[in-house]
Amino acid sequence: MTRVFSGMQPSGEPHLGNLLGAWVNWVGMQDRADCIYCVVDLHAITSPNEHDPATLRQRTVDLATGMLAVGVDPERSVLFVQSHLHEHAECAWLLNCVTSFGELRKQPQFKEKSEGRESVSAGLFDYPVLQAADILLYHADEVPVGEDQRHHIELARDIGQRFNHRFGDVFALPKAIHPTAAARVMDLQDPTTKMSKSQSSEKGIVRVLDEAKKIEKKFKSAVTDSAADIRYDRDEKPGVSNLLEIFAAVTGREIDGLAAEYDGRGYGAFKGAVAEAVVERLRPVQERYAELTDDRGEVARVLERGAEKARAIAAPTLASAQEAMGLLPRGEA
Ligand code: ATP
Ligand code: LTN
Repeated sequence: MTRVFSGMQPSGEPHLGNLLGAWVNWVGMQDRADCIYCVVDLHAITSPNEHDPATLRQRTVDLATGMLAVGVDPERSVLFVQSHLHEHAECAWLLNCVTSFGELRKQPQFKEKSEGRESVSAGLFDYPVLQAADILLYHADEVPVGEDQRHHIELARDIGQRFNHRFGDVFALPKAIHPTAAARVMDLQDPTTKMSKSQSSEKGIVRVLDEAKKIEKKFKSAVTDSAADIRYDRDEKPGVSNLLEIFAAVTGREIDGLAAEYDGRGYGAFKGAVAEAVVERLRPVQERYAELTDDRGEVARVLERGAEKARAIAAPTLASAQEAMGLLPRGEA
């Protein structure tokens, strides 16, 4: 059976980009693959902004709750918290030693997140190696992620391949799976940058748990342009195109059909319709989330079981990697 692995950082409240660019795919893949999903808290602490420990803990629980609410099924899939397994950090160290400084320095996400900052942690620089460890520990074949993660998955593949070449076949080589629709949901106020938990302004981001009124307001004030035509053109009309992509993704309809239907009716009517469709799409997720929030014991049990199942796969892989590299097994001489 195909093995799938993906992760999300507890770096803020999940938004429409996370839902459409990642979760929808995660949930769908459970029908045809063996899926492992992870709350990557060790990645979240690499953020260039200092994090608050109590907030991180809360966001970790909230994100796991959100994953269950969108439809990650703990009976079929593994859901766990990255820091519950020491194997991830340990494997990252081994992989660090087969990764070059040059390949990390040119990673687009690192460049974006470190640009203009005086102080950047070594953790942020090393972020993609920890991500490679996440994926390689589970022999994942497929990694469903948004377009922004393309380079990280390619790097994981390169690192795995190099390790195998030098030390023998330990790791499977993963490939990225991108959603066909809404692979990159853009910020509503700045449609040339992606909607992001940690970088978008409050008005630019639609959160999965936002209430209907707030969602309507955010879409009403979304940046478009001065012309009034509704057509898909990412370069000339980034704002309108972003709204069309969101509209298509939440309704399952084609972009062209939606553009034809709303062209000529003005931006007001168009934005109102997009907002309404988003509210409808989020409603069942919000209801399920509220139920789960009342039962935190259940979330804790799911995560505990998930960590056990994850370790049963990750620990033997780490042991093989250590042995392949020539690290002396304990008890031997
Ligand atoms: P941060 O701002 O902290 O980097 P983020 O909002 O970019 O967070 P991540 O936790 O890095 O989100 O990403 C989780 C998943 O959501 C990834 O698979 C990523 O590709 C996807 N994703 C994030 N933002 C978007 C977006 N705007 N459009 C589509 N997919 C997205
Ligand atoms: N870097 C990813 C989150 C992430 C991930 C992973 C995704 C960490 N480890 C392993 C897929 C597989 C992000 O920012 N979206």
